[in-house]
Amino acid sequence: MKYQCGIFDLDGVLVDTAKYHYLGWKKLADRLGFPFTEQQNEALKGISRMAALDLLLEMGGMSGRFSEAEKAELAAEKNQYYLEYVSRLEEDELFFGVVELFERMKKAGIKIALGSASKNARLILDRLHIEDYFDFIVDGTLVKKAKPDPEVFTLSADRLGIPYAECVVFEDSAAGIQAAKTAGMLAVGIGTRENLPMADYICRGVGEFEWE
Ligand code: B16
Ligand code: MG
Repeated sequence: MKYQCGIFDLDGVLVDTAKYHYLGWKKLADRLGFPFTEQQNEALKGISRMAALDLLLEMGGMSGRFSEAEKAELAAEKNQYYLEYVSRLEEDELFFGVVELFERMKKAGIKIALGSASKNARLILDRLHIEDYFDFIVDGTLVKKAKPDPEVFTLSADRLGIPYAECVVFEDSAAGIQAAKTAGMLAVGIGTRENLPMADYICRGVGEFEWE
């Protein structure tokens, strides 16, 4: 099988921003007065901001305590913490091998797309100066159905006219791996087999992936 398109998740795959999402949620949990661990954070990866907040409140035993307006404020508070970290993001926080892989794909005529749940994705691409590599960008402002729904990946494939079976998805979240598999795409998990049991392959980073 010759793969024609690579669809990349952003946070935790191209750049080490997944840790800033965790730190943002952790600050909010600290303020609300309950513990929140990195292992608990695995379930928040890849899902939308509001879905992540609901899960966090459930973990802290605070489900149903807040009105929708209060929840919007809590989500905005976490985003503020996150943006403070991201505003200091440096180009060297791009993961090892990303630019080299993009260069090899471009030379081979393989399309590159972004499939991120984040509403802050454009800002991060801009800070890292990698926006021009992408043939199509899907971010949290474009999708109607969040991961694990496959829309975040199928939108790019549809727009680029590439069959789903010829797309490779790179993802660090269980929700994103599930989305890729539902779409019938090859799912490369960035992380551990323990956290991403449904992935077709596991790599520690995209730099390890050998595009044939
Ligand atoms: P924002 P990705 C996802 O980005 C993150 O993994 C997830 O932790 C976050 O809740 C979600 O974006 C929404 O992000 O609050 O910035 O809109 O991994 O899909 O690139
Ligand atoms: Mg991610």
